[in-house]
Amino acid sequence: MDIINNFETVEVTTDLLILGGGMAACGAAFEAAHWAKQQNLKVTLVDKAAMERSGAVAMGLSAINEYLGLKDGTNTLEDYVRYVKNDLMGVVRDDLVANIARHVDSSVHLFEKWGLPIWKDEEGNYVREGRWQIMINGESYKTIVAEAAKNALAELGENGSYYERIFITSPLMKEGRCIGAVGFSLRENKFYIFRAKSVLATMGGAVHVFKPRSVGEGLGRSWYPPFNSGASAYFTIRAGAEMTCQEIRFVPVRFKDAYGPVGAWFLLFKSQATNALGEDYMEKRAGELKNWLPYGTAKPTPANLRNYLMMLEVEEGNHPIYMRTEKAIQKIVNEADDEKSAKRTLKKLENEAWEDFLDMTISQALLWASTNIKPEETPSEIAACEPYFIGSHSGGSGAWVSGPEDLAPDDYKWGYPNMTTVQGLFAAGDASGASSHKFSSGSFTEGRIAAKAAISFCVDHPDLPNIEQETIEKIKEQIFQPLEVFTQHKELTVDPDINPNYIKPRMFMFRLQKIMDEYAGGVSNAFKTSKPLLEKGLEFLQYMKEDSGKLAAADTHELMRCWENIHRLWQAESHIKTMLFREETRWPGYYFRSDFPKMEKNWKCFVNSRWNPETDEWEMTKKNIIDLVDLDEH
Ligand code: SFD
Ligand code: AMP
Repeated sequence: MDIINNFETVEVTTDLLILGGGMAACGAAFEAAHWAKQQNLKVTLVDKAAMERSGAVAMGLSAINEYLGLKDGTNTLEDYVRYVKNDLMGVVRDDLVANIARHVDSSVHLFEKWGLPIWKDEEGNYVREGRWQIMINGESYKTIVAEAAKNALAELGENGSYYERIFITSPLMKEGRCIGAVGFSLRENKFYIFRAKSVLATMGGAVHVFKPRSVGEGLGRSWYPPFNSGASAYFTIRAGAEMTCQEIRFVPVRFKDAYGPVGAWFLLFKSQATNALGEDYMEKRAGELKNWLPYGTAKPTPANLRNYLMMLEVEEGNHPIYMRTEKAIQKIVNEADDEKSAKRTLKKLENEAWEDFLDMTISQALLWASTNIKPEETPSEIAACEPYFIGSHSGGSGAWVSGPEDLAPDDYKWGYPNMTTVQGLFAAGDASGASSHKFSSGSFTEGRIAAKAAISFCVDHPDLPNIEQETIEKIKEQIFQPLEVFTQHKELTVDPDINPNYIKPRMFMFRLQKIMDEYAGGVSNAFKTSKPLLEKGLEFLQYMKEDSGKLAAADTHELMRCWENIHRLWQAESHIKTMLFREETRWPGYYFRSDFPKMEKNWKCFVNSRWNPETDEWEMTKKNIIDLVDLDEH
């Protein structure tokens, strides 16, 4: 392959390798720097983008969704674990949720120290959006956190470094241990080999696996960032790690078309959502919740069930569904003592409503402006988005990781906290599963927990395994193959996007999205699927795997797109396999198995999966849920 010769091979050796530059990675860099300094160890971080604006928090956020306030005694750790467990219909690891929750407040205090403006009330307390959430002026949230992470790495001098705009493709493995990662630069003709004693995967979740609602002119608009494309899942799966909850996708309800957040409306402004007839479907359909006990009648109603009641309205043709912003604002204004304070309250609420979007999802503010929406006068459409794979928000997918020494039951612990089942490979944030509701603050915190453990791993395993030149050359050839395919065949057609010998990544992505949408319960299929549909979908994914060898890239940017879609494809396969294995419907509103329409007692378990690198087969297993905290009686 001639193309390869255009790419210089750069080898970087380090102790801890942090993959990704998002919330979990920043937490990891911050914490690792502290422990690495004591041990004279190296820490290296690699991000596909620029840390200042990379990952889910790129556009900013208007709330921090995990803050317990343990010191002021408002909440207990057990309360939080119960809340998360209810929300996930019983399927979470209590030990992991509690481990993050007990440390999360201190991370939030650090954010404030670093300059993040957090809303305060007249007494100087944080303004709570809801029981677990606090309001922030968070447009620059990521910039502030990334700066702190970079400063921490700088404290290490030569031992601390970060690389931006390097796309990580795959793990480097030796005798079952993860010993690094490979990738390429998006700015220079360079192929990177990162060799490390321990590796932390924090490359976010997976977006655009399913056909999005926003197509054509709107393509690229999504709720979660389109540039998080399944790298964490691919990396851990291909390393041979056991994965968990790969069937739990998250389907958020958002303001329609621009994906603006609903949390502030539901929680802070106490808004209702209604169908087109003005009926509050949560009230109207409360009886349905009894079919999903014990979780159905929990407070708050689990996110998937809130979705489900809304979907039943849509199914009956009672949509559009509206967020009644005008009613919520009016209700608060009506509580004012006199006309003057009513006016002041109205102005304040108008400001807060717009800022909520400007801090987090600017495009929603633009859509409001361009469609003449005045929240104080006009209701706004909301809708269920396409499915996303994220272990940190209200989903659960990711790697199965070892729990904390003092909390985890024996079955959940095999070594260092947050280490996957692969030696030396750790995961945090969206990359680790079964510990939902971490959000930005919890992901940062989990990054800290994982990094501290990964540094201990380096201390206990001081050897830096070597990798044979021959293996490196083979991997390099594989990674750059799409460039070679393009160069070989490009002359055959006038339009470089159409060619009988290859497929461009954009078309490949559309094909994947169509399969997932139609066979795996996407938007077009009203989130419903069944065994025959899933099996058909798997068959098509198999063809896609075969066709992935024909992916073509005209430049390194397109090469990244090729690999993003290979990553998505593996995420898709593991999702279908896991949905197929779980013969029940546990999360209606996220997906519905029409052939198994009920929740079943014998499926109150985790479904774990492992792609076996030796046999190229998937191994599926049930894992017990060990409750450390009981649910409330309701
Ligand atoms: O309103 C590679 N989130 C919210 N969290 C909150 O606390 N409050 C909110 O208000 C939240 N909301 C919200 C949220 C996210 C988004 C997009 C919106 C609204 C519109 C969730 C958090 O943001 C989320 O939980 C964390 O950010 C997750 O952290 P982490 O570290 O797991 O993922 P990341 O931050 O996206 O970072 C990923 C990094 O990986 C890089 N990367 N690097 C190298 N090679 C590759 N191949 C890579 N692929 C990806 C990325 O560049 C990035 O640096 S609300 O909805 O509830
Ligand atoms: P969202 O903007 O939907 O991501 O919500 C932000 C936070 O509020 C998350 O912690 C959600 O779980 C929570 N949330 C959103 N809507 C509701 C609701 N109707 N009831 C309870 N919690 C909610």
